[in-house]
Amino acid sequence: MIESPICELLGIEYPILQGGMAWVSDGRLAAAVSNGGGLGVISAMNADPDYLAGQIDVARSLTDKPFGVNIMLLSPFADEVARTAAERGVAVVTTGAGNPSRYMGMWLSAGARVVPVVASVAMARLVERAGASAVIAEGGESGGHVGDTSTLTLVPQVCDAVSVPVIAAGGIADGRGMAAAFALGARGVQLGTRFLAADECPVHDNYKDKIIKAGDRATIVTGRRLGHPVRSLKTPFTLAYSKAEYDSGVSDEALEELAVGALRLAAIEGDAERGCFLAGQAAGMVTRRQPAAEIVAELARQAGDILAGAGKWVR
Ligand code: TUI
Repeated sequence: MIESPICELLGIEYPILQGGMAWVSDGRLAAAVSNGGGLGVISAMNADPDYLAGQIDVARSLTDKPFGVNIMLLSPFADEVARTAAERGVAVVTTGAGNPSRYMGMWLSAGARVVPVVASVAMARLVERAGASAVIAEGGESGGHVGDTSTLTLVPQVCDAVSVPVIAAGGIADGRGMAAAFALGARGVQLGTRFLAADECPVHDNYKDKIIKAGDRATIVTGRRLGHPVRSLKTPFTLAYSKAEYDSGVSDEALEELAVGALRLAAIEGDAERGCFLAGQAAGMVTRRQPAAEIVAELARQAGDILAGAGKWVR
């Protein structure tokens, strides 16, 4: 069994977090992960505070265990959903796609543990000073909004820079990745892509099938021109988008327009032509659907076995 300060800090059995994914991480998925002994996380995505409050109610109706809420800082409702998370007394707040400092005092006063996702050493230092209980160091292998630095290089550098525990994310889909993350100094892991294929995950079947069929070169990063690089599966949509991105005849506004609604089309409609199926490079390692709790248990067991057996390489 894996021992980690993250378990006590977040009140969970295994140091495994489920990423807060827009159009994916709802109250039901979060409750399933938490019931399995990990930390489920509801995504507040770009939705209004009523949506978030409703999903918190769903999760509370399905589990007595702690769960988290992810605040995506680029959301037009960021201020409001940040307040909702505090008012509803969620146990853990994770953040993404920006600097959460302006909300940290409010969350900490409400008794939440704040665990920001960072893609750089500088942001890790900054959020630690602002009161973060831990940080999630997310490498560029991950799905969705990505930084430039890989997990293998980011995690040890963040571990050296901060004293709070570090949770690794990006490219981890099984116990091997989890064991590797611990070897790098991480004390927990966050997975997104693997949970896309969870039975309790609400995305369209086409999305799950695409993740399961994906190989090692299945993803692409688009959106660099507008300053928000995003990793997703290669599809007709991403092909058209990346062509437009390198075409100086296409305006930034037209480019922005092209992406509107594409996440919803993927997750809800399963639209293979026009949808944007966010996924990390670990999609190539996801081979089947299974209950979320089984994913959590399998990861913890595999990582424990690998770490317990690692002495055989040492003389
Ligand atoms: O946030 C994510 N993944 C996401 S957010 C998202 S929604 C979106 N849609 C369109 C464009 C952009 C986003 C889809 N996937 N992961 C966590 C994460 N946070 N990765 C990288 C960062 C990050 C980036 C910059 C954290 C802090 C940061 O600071 C920037 C600054 O200096 O303010």
